[in-house]
Parts: sequence; C-alpha cells; structure tokens
Amino acid sequence: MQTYTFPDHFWWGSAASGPQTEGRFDGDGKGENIWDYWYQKEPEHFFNRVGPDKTSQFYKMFKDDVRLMKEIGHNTFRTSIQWSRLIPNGTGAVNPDAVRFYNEVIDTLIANGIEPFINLYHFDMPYPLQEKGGWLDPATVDAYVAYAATCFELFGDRVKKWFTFNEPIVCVEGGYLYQFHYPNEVNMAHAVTVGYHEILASARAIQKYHAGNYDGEIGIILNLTPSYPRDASNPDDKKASVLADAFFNRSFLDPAVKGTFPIELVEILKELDLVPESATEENVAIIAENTVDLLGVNYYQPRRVKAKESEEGSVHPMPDDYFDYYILPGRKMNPYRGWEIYEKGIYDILINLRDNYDNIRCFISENGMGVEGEERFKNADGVIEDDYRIAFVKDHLRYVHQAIQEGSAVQGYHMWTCMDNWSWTNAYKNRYGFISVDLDQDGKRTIKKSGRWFKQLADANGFSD
Ligand code: BGP
Repeated sequence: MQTYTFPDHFWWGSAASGPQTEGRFDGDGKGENIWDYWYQKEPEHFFNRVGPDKTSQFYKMFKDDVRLMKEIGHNTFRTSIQWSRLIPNGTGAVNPDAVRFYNEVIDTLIANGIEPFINLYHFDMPYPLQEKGGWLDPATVDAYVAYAATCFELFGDRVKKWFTFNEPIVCVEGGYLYQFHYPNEVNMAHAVTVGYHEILASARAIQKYHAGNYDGEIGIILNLTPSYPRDASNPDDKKASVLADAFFNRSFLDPAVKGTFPIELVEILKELDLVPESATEENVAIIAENTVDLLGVNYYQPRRVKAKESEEGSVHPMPDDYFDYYILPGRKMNPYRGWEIYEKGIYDILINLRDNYDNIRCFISENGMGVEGEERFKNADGVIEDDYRIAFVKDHLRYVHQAIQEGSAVQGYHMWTCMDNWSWTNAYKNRYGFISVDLDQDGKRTIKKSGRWFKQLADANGFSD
C-alpha cells in the first residue's frame, strides 16, 4: 500500500463560474452577456436547446450549496463574478443587487471556512460591449480594467485570491477560430487581436491590483495542453509540437508569467503581417512589468502533434497550418467529451513550470471528467456511484504528488466542478460534479460517491491505495 500525503494547507476544492451556475433571469438587474444573447438568437447552437437561463440556480441556492461544499471537504472554492451582473452595461453604473449578492456569497464561504478564489472573466463578455467589437475594441480593455478595479474595491478586503481570466485562449479559439463561442468567426487577424487585448487587460488589472496594495494575490487561470510529438526523434514532428505549444500554451503562459512572448509565434505573426496594432512599446512594457503572483492550471487533455502532412492550403491562415494532429494508438479516452485522458500530462506541466517558469506558485485549478447519462449509476438510495470519477482524481493526484516530491510549487487541487452545471454549448450533456443536480426536481442536490470520497481525501490531506 502506498500513501500519498500532500503538503500542509493544501487547497482542496472545486471551480465553477458565475454564468454556468447563477441563472440569468433570477438576478435582479443583471445585464445581457454574449451567452444570453446568442442563446436567444440561435438556440440551435446549444445541446438540446438548453441555454444559460437554465443553470443550477446558485443565485438562489448558494447558501445550501456552500453548506454542501463544506460537507464534501472544501477549504477553497473558485467562482467568477459576472461582469454583466455587476455592471449591466459593461461600463457605468454598478448594480447594487449584484454587490449584495457577491458580498453574501463571499461572506458565506468565509463563514464556512472556505476561502473564496474569485475570477473576473469566464468567457462572459457583456453584450453591449460585444456589439462594439468586444475584445477587438481597445476600449474594452479600459472597461475591463475599470470593472476589475471596482471588484477589488468592493471585495478586496475579504478576497485574497484573484484571477484576471479563466482560459483566455478559449475566447480566441471559440469566438474567432473554431466556432464554438459567439461571435463564431474564423478570422486569424481577429483571433490575434482578441488574444493580445486579453493579455493586456490581464496585465493592466494586475498593475491596478498591485498599486492598490491589497492584502492578497492575483493570478490567471490557463488551460495548458502539453504538446507531444508523434516521434520525438523526428525533427519535423518536434518542430510541429514546439509550434503547437507556442500557439496554444506559451502564447498566454509566457506573457502571464514572464512578461514575454514566444519568439516562434512572434516570427510567424510578423511573417503573416498579423502583429496587432495595440502591440505598442508602451503596452509591451506594461505586459513585461505586470506578471502574475500565482498561476491556476486547468488540465484536461494533451495535444498530440505531427509534422504537417495535408497539403490543402487553407483559405485563412490558421494555427493548424503549422502542424497536424495524430491519434496516439491505444490512447485512453473520455468517450463522452471526446478528450484523451493522459494523467501524466499533469506532471509534465508541473515539471515544465518548475524548470522553465521559475517554479511559479501554482495550483491545479480545474481537472475533471464529464460523463453523459450518469443516472444509470444511481443506487437504490438515489446516490450516483461514480467510481470512475474517484479513479480519475486518484490517477491525476498520484502524478501531482510525484511532482511535489520533485520540487513543484503546486499548492492545491480543484476539481471541475462542485455541482453539475450548465456548460456553454454542451449545456447539461456531460455532468462533472461531485454533487448531482436534478433539473426535474427544482435542482435537487445529492452528493455523489465521489463527493463523500473527496471529503475523506481532504480530511486526510491525501489518500492510500
Ligand atoms: C473548461 C471551462 C469550464 C468548463 C470545463 C468543462 O474549459 O473553464 O467552464 O466548462 O472546461 O468543459 P465542457 O463544459 O466544455 O465539457
């Protein structure tokens, strides 16, 4: 039997987001964001046509939900403030009901011994700003910094862990390259500008936070997808893998942690004449000088890459012009989400951060397994026996533990997610929670087997097997 014990004060908890949990129409005075808008305009993009108005109702039920979080061993929990709830038009007046709501959420978490980690942006651009271009418009950067400053002022006395963005690259990929977020475009020039403005907005929010001398830390949450070449001894495969890494990981990781951009990427953008106009000397300096205090790592899947084989020239320039994907023979899959499960990837990320990013203090801010049709695992008491989820967490934690033994500064593990929640275009297709939510019974919550197990894990600060 082996025991895996984690460092003292390890963060055990889960992550969620405002737009995926709160409920759109229940909040007094909430403005519209791109999800609310898109769903009304084109509901066919959403699984079973279920939209962001059908969430797990955290807005009404947060007190019960926090009690359940405590019951399953959370000492930390991350959610996001919805910009469109706090400042309904994106700029201008603050919604007093939102202030009351977020104050109550923060205070309830703290009163239950759960440290709130607050993220400022989880894919949820206020629609009035999107109409003017969203992240394409440099004025959105100013609006975001003003919104961030409002949050620090309102809640910074109690919130000690802030995050500027969750997975900023997903807005780029989803909205401007691969069409799974509004505005659903394919436009590399727009993708680059949007990404740059997010990076700049993050750096400027960090600058604001540090200038305010708050008692806390600020970071960013990135989804890292370690890139593996088909054949590490083949220079073309290796090069393809380095470029995929530059496009999808280092594009945000390097500026966030080091204040620089990957040279490979800069060269490609220069060649394509796609260096964004906003990359002025002044903005480059802001990004260089305002790096994160800590880093959240979301890890779901690796990226398997080989040298470009297909010759069809694309109409638009795309990252995929520089590599092809390949399928690892015998790979382990989450068949519901179509994502490869490769537990060692989490270790590789942490070791990479240790070796190449000055061992930045970090934590696993999301990891999880979305499963379709979980009701079939319900026992006679109505509890979902999700042994697969327990195995999934253990398999990843063994590697996190190994990384710690080897000097990684990883500080915690957050699962996606606490309660089953609404998930962007996939709606309720895949369930991720430690706690099930029955939408046919007013969102009735039932702790799954994994939730009970997580409590033991957190109490023991580790596990044996
Ligand atoms: C992450 C997001 C979450 C969440 C999760 C699961 O990328 O930060 O918001 O949705 O993925 O993915 P999905 O819901 O698409 O299955």
